[in-house]
Amino acid sequence: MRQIDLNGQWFVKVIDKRNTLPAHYERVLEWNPATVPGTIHTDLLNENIIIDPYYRMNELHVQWIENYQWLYRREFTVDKSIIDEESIILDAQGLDTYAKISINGKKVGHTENMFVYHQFDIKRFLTSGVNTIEILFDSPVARSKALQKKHGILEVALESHRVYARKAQYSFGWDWGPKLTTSGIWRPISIKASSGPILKNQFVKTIDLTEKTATVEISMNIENFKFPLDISVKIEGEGYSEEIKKRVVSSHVTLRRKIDHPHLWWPNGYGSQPLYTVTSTIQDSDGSTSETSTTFGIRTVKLVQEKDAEGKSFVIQVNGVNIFCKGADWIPCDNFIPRIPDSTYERLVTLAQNANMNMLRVWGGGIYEQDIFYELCDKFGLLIWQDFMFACGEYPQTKWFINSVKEEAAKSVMRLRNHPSIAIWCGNNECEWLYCTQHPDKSADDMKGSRIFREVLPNIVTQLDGSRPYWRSSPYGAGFPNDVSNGTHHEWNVWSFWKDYKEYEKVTARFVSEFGFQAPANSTTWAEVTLPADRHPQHPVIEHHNKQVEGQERLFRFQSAHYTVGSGFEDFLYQGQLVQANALKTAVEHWRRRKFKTSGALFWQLNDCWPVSSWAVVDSSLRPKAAYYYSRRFFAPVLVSISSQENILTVWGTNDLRKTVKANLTVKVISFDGKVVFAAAQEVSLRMNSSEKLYTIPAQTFHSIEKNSHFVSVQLTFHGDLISENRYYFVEPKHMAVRVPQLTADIITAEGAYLNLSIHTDVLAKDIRIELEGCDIDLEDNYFDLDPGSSRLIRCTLLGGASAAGKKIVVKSLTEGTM
Ligand code: BMA
Repeated sequence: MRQIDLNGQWFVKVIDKRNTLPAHYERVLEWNPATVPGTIHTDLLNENIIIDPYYRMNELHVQWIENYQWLYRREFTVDKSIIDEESIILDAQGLDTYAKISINGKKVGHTENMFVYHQFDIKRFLTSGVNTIEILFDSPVARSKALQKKHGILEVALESHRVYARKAQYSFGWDWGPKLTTSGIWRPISIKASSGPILKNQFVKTIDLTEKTATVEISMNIENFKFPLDISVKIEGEGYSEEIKKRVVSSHVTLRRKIDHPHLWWPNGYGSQPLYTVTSTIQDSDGSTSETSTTFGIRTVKLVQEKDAEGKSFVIQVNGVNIFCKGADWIPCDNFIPRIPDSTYERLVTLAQNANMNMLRVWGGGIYEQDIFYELCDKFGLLIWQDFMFACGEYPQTKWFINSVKEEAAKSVMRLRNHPSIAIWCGNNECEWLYCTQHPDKSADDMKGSRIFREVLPNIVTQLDGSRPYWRSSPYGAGFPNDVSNGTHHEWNVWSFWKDYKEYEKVTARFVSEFGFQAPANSTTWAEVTLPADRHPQHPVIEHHNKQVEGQERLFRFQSAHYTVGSGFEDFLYQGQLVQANALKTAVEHWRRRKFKTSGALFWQLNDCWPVSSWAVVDSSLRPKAAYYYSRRFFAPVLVSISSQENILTVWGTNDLRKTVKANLTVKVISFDGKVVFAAAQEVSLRMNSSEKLYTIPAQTFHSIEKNSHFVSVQLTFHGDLISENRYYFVEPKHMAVRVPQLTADIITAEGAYLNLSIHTDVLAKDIRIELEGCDIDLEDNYFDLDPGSSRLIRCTLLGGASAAGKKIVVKSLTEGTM
């Protein structure tokens, strides 16, 4: 196989047939340099033709771009020896979206689906020497609106015409994202020439697993072949290597292998993530060869649904072990996907892993993610709940649309199916739920497009994968799609319907694949996209960066329930983040206590695509919010938590480990200045992979104490080492009589980018936030409480190659305005 790389520099210009271009943009009528892979927005930005759409309210000034046609062009040289190859293919991994491709002025083909790769036979279009390729992108908005006009308006949340375009739905605007409807060559493009056989679509799956042996099945297709063919299949893993050689007599090869004592792939927290590789090579009688290599993990995954007193369970089982799925929903990390560096994926997946997550849900309004994302999830043990790319609406059910969906689903399943991280395929995000909410008298099957989710997609998943479950939608279940008694649930009464987070404790859903609370981005991130004068919680620029209807209003409503609200921007950020953190904590601890009556808690959402107040716990500049640090604690494998019902406090132990945990439990009631008014200790044993009550605090303990100046502290320790700790406060922070603590923060050791800090407080210090002036840092923990008279050592890594020398530590805690 020989290749001509067509990535890199191209040229782009606008096609403006009706002369409607807005003033001052005449430069786009001429050829301007463009980068492939890329988008029209980033090309114009790189040439300083437009200003950064993320800055202040600039988004509004670039809306014209989506209404035009954009012509991309480049030249490339083809060698005579390439022209002589039997097959010459233009391999476009992703075109966004309505593209007409021509080479040397002749039409090669056209595309209408951003999610699939396209391959065109271009042998007859090429000449030896210099050739020209042009790709004309039609306006995605004009096209989807024209389709909507022809076929009718469907019931869709947000921009209704979007459902007609097989294009990332969030690019039409979302309740956390700007409306920046891109066009462009968004994935790599090349020419591939060959004359011999081609090995394709290698798939490895674990079809049987016993205690000592795994049976794996390896299959692949061969194209462009002449018999006889010889194949060699080499399987390699840690301490394992085997080569199978055989003669092939068909264009489809399937073989099975038993691997003794396999190293199993486990989700994060349940074991390690060993990966194997299969490399297959074929050779035909002319001596031409083709090779393909696949990484895979040995593991099984099953969805277990059993009838019980509450309805029907929904448990994901890996290698026969019930997994409580802990994690978050994932959206694209930018509106301009091609510019996302691998390091962003690495940072986010690492943050997820460090937060003890074991599952991410790739949400259906974004994209089938880039390969790097799945590779990282394989490596770090993040299970993937993979939606197909449909969200919040009815979808067309016409023949051309279904055909496009079939191709998209087949190609996506084939691209992704070798990743052990992918645990479940899911038809869409919230389509059935939305429809049935609006039509209580109808069934989900009446929804336009329902055939896609109940028939087309599951059939493709069975045919082309067959090793993972398929679920029709998130949320979905028997009866009402968002029912709590079975299936999956999205909990949006809290937050979206203005209910505060205590209400989470009433939710008895079986698997919660979405719930969330908004919080503003971090201060440094706001500083990157605003002017100092903008930084007020109610400034139009700040409000513009909250895309939910009444989103900003809710931030105030919930903050005022828990904290003293002023107009200071910094307090608004700090307290706003704490509200989100406590909301997620309340929900997750409750659902983990219900393990496995509830068996999944994925919060909305891990990441952002631009600087915004949203449900994300890591902002678009990859800075964690308070809730991120809380999530590390509330997702910890062993968790002690406190539930309060009718004045009775119950201490629970949740153990996700596959072994019993013996520990010492201490329970104390302490005044904010350090007087212990109640103390108890006992040995406890937490059964493996379960959750149970450990201790009930007698109600009389609280009778005589001042509720606004005491708290309950619980700790699980083993031989003096802390396993997990938690605190319970009787009143909201705004009513607490917290004294301003004397906080000291000292650098104990500093070596290059690593610091050890020691934090000490005299009285209770709530939500201590540590920052290093002018520098992004990774902290072992942040936004934590410190008991009166105690100290804590915190490890800290300076990011971006910064050095610790001369850096000032800034420590804040929740005291101002609470006395
Ligand atoms: C969910 C998601 C998204 C949305 C989020 C916040 O329901 O599926 O559509 O962004 O809520 O409203």
